[in-house]
Amino acid sequence: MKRESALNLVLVSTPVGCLGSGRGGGVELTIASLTKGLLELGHQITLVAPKGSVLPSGCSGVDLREVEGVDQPSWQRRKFEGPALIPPRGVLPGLWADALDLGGKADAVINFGYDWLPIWLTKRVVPRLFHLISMGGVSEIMQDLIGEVAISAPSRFAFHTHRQAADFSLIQEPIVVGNGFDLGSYEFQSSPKGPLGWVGRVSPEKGLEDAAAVAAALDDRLLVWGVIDDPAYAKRVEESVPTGTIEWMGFFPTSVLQLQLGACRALINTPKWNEAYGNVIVEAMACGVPVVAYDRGGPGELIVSGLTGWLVPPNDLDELISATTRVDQIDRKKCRKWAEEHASLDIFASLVEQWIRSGITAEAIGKGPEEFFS
Ligand code: HBI
Repeated sequence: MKRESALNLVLVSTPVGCLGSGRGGGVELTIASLTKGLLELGHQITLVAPKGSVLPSGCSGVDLREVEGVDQPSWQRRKFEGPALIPPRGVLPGLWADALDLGGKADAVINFGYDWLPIWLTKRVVPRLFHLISMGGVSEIMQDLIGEVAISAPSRFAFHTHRQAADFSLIQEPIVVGNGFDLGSYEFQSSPKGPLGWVGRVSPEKGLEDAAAVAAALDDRLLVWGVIDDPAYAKRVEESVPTGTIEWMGFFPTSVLQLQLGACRALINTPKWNEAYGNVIVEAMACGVPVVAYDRGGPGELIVSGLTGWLVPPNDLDELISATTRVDQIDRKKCRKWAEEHASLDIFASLVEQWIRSGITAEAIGKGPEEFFS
């Protein structure tokens, strides 16, 4: 089969934290995986990101363009019906000045930021802007804008899961690309007797208090990895359980996190919002760790209840506790196998390549993405 031509792609990072800081949340991991995967597929990558961004090993072929500026205020701190803001000396306008300059000479620009400006630009500039939407519906103005632009440019949007996409009023089947991980960086561990674990940005929408309650109910400890996004919330959670229940492990690069996380007997995942995907779930499964989670958002699409973990009704603490006592029924090898079959870096990169190619072709001949993207 004729090898399709390599694409010249510009990737634009989130304007919340530089790559490697952990402040960008799951998007940082997504960008690192996708950059590596697209390079391996032979594409040319330029990455536009806030100053101080660093890329993991294996991305040496990338042209990294760093941009100075102040972080966008994170949507998690904003009211749903609030305005879209750009702070003085903001990094967002700088990211997009570079992206549009570079995009003029590229096949496509892929945006990972969940912000108003790049999406508003989509139909008003020549470079083809594609948006991998990283969250569910957390802002009215963003949902309105995405819904409006997607009416005439549906192929420009992709989502991580169907449940995430369901937050947006789309007139066509959403393009769902999942997510991808460099599974070679995760080692399988077979020990079923370890501690309980929780991973994520420590912030109210992640529901840490419920996982802490499970550990307390089982008279056990909960090891917590992640950036303390909201210190007051972290303190409230810690005070809601007996002293010593929570062990704050901190934020580590993948190589260290996976070694410690892999020793857990279970990961507890307790989203209070429509989690777009749930990276930490795949990271745990990649190490053989079963996941006990609320059947809410992305996690409900990633966990096969009874095979790779247990799904319980959202906010049902009793079910969460009882499910945690049943993780020994899960074959840890099945967790690793699921990650290899559904969330490897090369599967993700080829789905994204297919999304971009179909978007470019669709516009060339005026077709919708449904013909290309089964
Ligand atoms: N807020 N304004 C803004 N822009 C983003 O790109 C953004 C955010 N909050 C969180 C976030 N991105 C990432 O943590 C997502 O992975 C959720």
